[in-house]
Amino acid sequence: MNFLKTLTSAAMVSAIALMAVPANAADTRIALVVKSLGNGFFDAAAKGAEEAAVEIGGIEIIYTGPTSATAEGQIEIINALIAQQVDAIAISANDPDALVPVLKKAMDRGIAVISWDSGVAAEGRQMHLNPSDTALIGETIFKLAADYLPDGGQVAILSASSTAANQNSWIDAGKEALPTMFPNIELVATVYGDDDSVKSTDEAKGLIASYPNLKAIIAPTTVGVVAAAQVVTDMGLIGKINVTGLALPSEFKQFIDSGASQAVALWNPIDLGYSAVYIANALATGAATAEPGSTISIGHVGEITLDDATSAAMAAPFTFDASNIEEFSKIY
Ligand code: RAM
Repeated sequence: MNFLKTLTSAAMVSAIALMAVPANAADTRIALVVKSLGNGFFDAAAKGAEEAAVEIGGIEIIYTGPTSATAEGQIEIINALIAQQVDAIAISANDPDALVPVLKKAMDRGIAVISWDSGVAAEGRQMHLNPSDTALIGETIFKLAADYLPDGGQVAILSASSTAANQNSWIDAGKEALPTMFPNIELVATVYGDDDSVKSTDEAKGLIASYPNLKAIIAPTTVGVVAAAQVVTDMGLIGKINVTGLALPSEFKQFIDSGASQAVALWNPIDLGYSAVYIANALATGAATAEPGSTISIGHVGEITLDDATSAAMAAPFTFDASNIEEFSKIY
């Protein structure tokens, strides 16, 4: 009886082992952790991540993120990924500092960690991939407003969450450029919609109520920019308030068509997810190291060289207006 019992449990153990390790198991499991799920920008990045996985081979992508853009939600997810012993974590962080302890824990366990899109402090990751040069993005978002305000005027920013390192760095860079590059533009307020449509809508309405002379809303977030353009449309303010910022052409084309916006900008989010996977894989497999001056291949997108802060930028942003948004809206 005891013998039979032993046999049975041994058979069960091997059955479980077989289930856990399928014949085609990927060599490298890379988790793409995003600010929040349900955001078209991150879905496009996940598409690029899958493209890179197919191209490189032997990679499984785990696309994950919290339902709302909070650091707490991401910490829970990262703890689960550590328990699953993934090979790499590539995170767009909701907070540059709050994620550091759990990401350090991941690195201590031998997991390669990079941040992309929205960074974490240097001690919490091996490198950070910016989509584009930070100063260039900051200047671009104000230029998009200034170009359509020849006489200047009041503008306000509707951002993502107040702790998002990417938006904060673009806003800071833009503010620095204001006095010299756009002296007629007056920034009257910065509010935060947390990459949540409902909160972004409320914040956009609040700006319009508080600043009756507002000429433009700059939303450097693909979620906020759609919410602001919808509010301007619903309130019959097309032609009075120009909505601009960073937008996904597929989600935003309708607002360029209607005139709620004259132009917006963005980099290629598919390429960004693709590049993040190339880098995460290179670090996880030991094919590259993350030191200042290291050069890492990002496949067909090119290569990056890490600066003294072990960060790098992918490519310049594109501007979308009535002349080209149709074409780009079919891609992302
Ligand atoms: C939102 C997110 C993301 C940002 C884009 C432009 O989707 O906040 O982090 O890069 O907008």
